[in-house]
Amino acid sequence: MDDHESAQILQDKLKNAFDNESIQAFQRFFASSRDLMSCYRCAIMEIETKFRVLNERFSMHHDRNPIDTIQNRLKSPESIRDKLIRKNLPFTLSAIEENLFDIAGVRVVCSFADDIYMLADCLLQQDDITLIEKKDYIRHPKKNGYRSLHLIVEVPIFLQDEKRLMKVEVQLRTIAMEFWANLEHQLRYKKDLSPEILAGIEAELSECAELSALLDTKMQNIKDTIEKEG
Ligand code: 0O2
Repeated sequence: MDDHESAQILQDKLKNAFDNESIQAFQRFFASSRDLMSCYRCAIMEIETKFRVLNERFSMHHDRNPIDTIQNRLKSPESIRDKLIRKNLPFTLSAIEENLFDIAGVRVVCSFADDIYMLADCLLQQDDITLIEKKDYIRHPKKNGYRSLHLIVEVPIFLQDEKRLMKVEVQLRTIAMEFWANLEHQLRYKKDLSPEILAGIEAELSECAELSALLDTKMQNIKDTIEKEG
């Protein structure tokens, strides 16, 4: 059976399962959610551009790049659904926009710890950016050792005939913090372990987080010494 045939069968099954009104409601929801996701993509572009501009200007004046990499992600429909259920929220677009502030995410990986705060300050000083929430997991790491600076910001996007304010989650971290978070994220899903092994792994991960924090401090100190001498 080719793709076209299986799509046709699915469509017929859906037609039998729902009345016309439900199908139309679903189509309307689908069209508006595509529109909303497109707006989040535009907001990601705005925020990324702001960081690229800051990187360009800083490298011109200081001869080095404070940003190592910039990544972005749009939350998947499955993650949105799970979060709505977790927070006991209805499956509506307004519930998504008003309550889930991490649909659009931009992660900025910095060379040195000081660059994180410098870039965050530069972003927040811009007159079209509004800070909604700040979580400083660098000064106050999570119990497992996770470190990063999280900002929820609101940024305007200019569409054909309207301006919309969109929320974006910005995560700023160093290369060492990124290294730890990526590996911890992978290991978190290995759940079929005994409680003793799990406790041991958590302790090891926490120790690795401390080592990565020490590495950041040492690298920062080396840079400060070079800049003082140079
Ligand atoms: P993904 O796939 O990265 O999007 P809230 O959004 O406020 O309801 P929470 O957990 O309080 O929920 O938000 P918080 O603390 O700001 O963390 C949100 C994101 O930070 C997570 O997104 C992760 O990307 C990252 N993060 C937070 N804690 C940890 C951690 O312990 N380890 C790692 N590796 N990453 C972490 P999501 O939605 O979980 O996933």
